[in-house]
Amino acid sequence: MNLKSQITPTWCPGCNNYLILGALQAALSASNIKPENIVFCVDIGCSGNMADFISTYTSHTLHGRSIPFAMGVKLANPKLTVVVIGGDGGIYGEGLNHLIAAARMNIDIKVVVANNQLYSLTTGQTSPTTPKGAKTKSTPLGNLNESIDPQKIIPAVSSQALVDTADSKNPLQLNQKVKQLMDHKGFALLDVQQVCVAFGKQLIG
Ligand SMILES: Cc1ncc(C[n+]2csc(CCOP(=O)(O)OP(=O)(O)O)c2C)c(N)n1
Ligand code: SF4
Ligand SMILES: [Mg+2]
Repeated sequence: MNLKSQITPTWCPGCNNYLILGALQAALSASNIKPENIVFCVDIGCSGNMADFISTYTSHTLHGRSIPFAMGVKLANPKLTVVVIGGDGGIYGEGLNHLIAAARMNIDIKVVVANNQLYSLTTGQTSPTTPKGAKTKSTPLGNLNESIDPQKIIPAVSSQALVDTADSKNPLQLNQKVKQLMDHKGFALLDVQQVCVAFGKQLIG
């Protein structure tokens, strides 16, 4: 099974989204799940462009609304494997209430967050995971806010959900963690650390 579409990605050279896309395609290709039983519900952003590059059923939803869309798909047809892909802005910002609701209800959807600590498609403004003090296009004097940590939020609202983190620059680890995500029964979130090479080099510690 090959989950590559015929459309060539348009991300910046060196963008970590290439690695996240490759890990998702490889893990699902190696699984026993038939492509026609997989639905990707994709958010808006640079990461959201993945909707075009995967050859299963995909839906390019609204910013922050990919999770409720995915919940609807899963409730309508529980046999489907439903995967959400979104950025830190969409999933932890505009869509945070939906993330918490899905985790609390333990809806069996798999959420992959491409966490580059920025609103990248809109050219590098601060997001909910931007570190405090970091300089970005919208915070030239430094971010005043604390950053959100999904590893603390999800366990606070759910005892059953799986929440894990991975480094996009470690393909072997990323592959294994995507597989674990797919194997989990119930709500699962994988926060993938990513560097936006166009707007986020200053965030690298
Ligand atoms: C409802 C809504 N609000 C705002 C926007 C504008 N917008 C498009 S992409 C984006 C930021 C995306 O950041 P993130 O979700 O982190 O994805 P990334 O581009 O970093 O992968 C924003 C604010 C929009 N398209 N829709
Ligand atoms: S702006 Fe950043 S996240 Fe978007 S494609 Fe370029 S490197 Fe990737
Ligand atoms: Mg982002």
